[in-house]
Amino acid sequence: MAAAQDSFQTLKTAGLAEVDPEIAALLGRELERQRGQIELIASENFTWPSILEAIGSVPTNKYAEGYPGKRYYGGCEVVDEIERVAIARAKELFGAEHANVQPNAGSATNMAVYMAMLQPGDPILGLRLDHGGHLTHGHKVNFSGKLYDFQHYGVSRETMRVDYDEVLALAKAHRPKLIVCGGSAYPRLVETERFRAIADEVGALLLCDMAHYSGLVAAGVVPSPVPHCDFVTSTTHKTLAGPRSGFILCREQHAAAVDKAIFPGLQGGPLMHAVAAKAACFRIAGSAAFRDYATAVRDNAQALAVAVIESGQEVLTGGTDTHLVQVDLRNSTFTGKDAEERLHEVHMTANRNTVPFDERPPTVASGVRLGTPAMTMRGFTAADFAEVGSVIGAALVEGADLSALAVRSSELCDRYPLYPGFRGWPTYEA
Ligand code: DSN
Repeated sequence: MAAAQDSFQTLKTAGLAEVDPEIAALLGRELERQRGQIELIASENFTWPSILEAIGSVPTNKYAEGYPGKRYYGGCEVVDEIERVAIARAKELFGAEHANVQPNAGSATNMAVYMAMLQPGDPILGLRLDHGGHLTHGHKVNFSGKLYDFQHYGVSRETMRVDYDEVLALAKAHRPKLIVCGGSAYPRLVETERFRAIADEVGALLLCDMAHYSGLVAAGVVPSPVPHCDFVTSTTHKTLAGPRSGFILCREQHAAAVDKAIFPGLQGGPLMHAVAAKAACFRIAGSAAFRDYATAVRDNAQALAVAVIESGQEVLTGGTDTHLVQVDLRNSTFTGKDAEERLHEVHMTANRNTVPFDERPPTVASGVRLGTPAMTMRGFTAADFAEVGSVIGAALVEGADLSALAVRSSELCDRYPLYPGFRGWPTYEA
């Protein structure tokens, strides 16, 4: 009994390394993995230390079903303030009439909009996944494709950009109640005014999923979808550089329906520590420092695209307006899977991705998607991304000396330490 008491007392103040050395060691290894490679996954970022603190904070202990001032639990007076601050900051940052900051993830944001406005079986029009869309934009294996009657538009074979004439023709034929724009692998601007005109012509609502580029929107680096859309959904952990989470912006007339769809429709108790972290993320995203960061993300992606092309590879659309570059390997003997594996060997992390009109299956794919948010956060400049592009090109040549290329990657990583002095998680000071 005494030993159990001691153990209980110890647990109340002990840090993770003491309580669970196995998981602590794995977290340490993950930190070293992140430090030791060039992170090019377009949807990933290295969030701020302040956000890691907030996401590891005490509201994780609090139930708060409902909304500020209308909770189903006592003791919500502080988390009410946290959520009100997060909502106010989201609305100000993006110029939105209403914000719901409770979604736990990007998928929940899109699901909530569909649930708020549609009935199962209703027609929706969205971008094909293999042309740059997202699973939640109606893919047949996803809830969205199973519950709703999705039709898809794609990009033009000539330009690899959205074909707005096709969108209009499909909208006239399919009569969607909702049109979804945005996606997860589209390197060019999403022209929401053009989608608005099409939606108005067929009497549809318009949703923009800006999860990938919301940081660029916050910084004014790309045009905002907010003025043209009924709903805008996003995650907070990609270009926005915040915690792993989501949020929804909408017009005031849809506020009650969206809030009801999130709670009680889809989620129970909101993750209030994540809401606190989102509030901090929105504050940072409104700063001049963040505007400089987001501008560098876009400029670095353009430098990376140029370098990849100069190294002899093809890039979809010939470049990018955003944070992502799609390397097109349809004419290469290397597949997307090969490229992902070879990049891993040269200490770069990226993901294979289908490209439009891909003849290879998604598990193999003919593309590799690259993004600049994470390494720009680490401090990489356009010149560094030119070096990254040159290493990528060299790695995709038969007989390349991958070990020598890995040294070039390591030299770049060493110049820009990640989380110096940090061991991977916030420390409890007894
Ligand atoms: N899985 C994310 C991405 O990589 O783009 C989108 O949800």
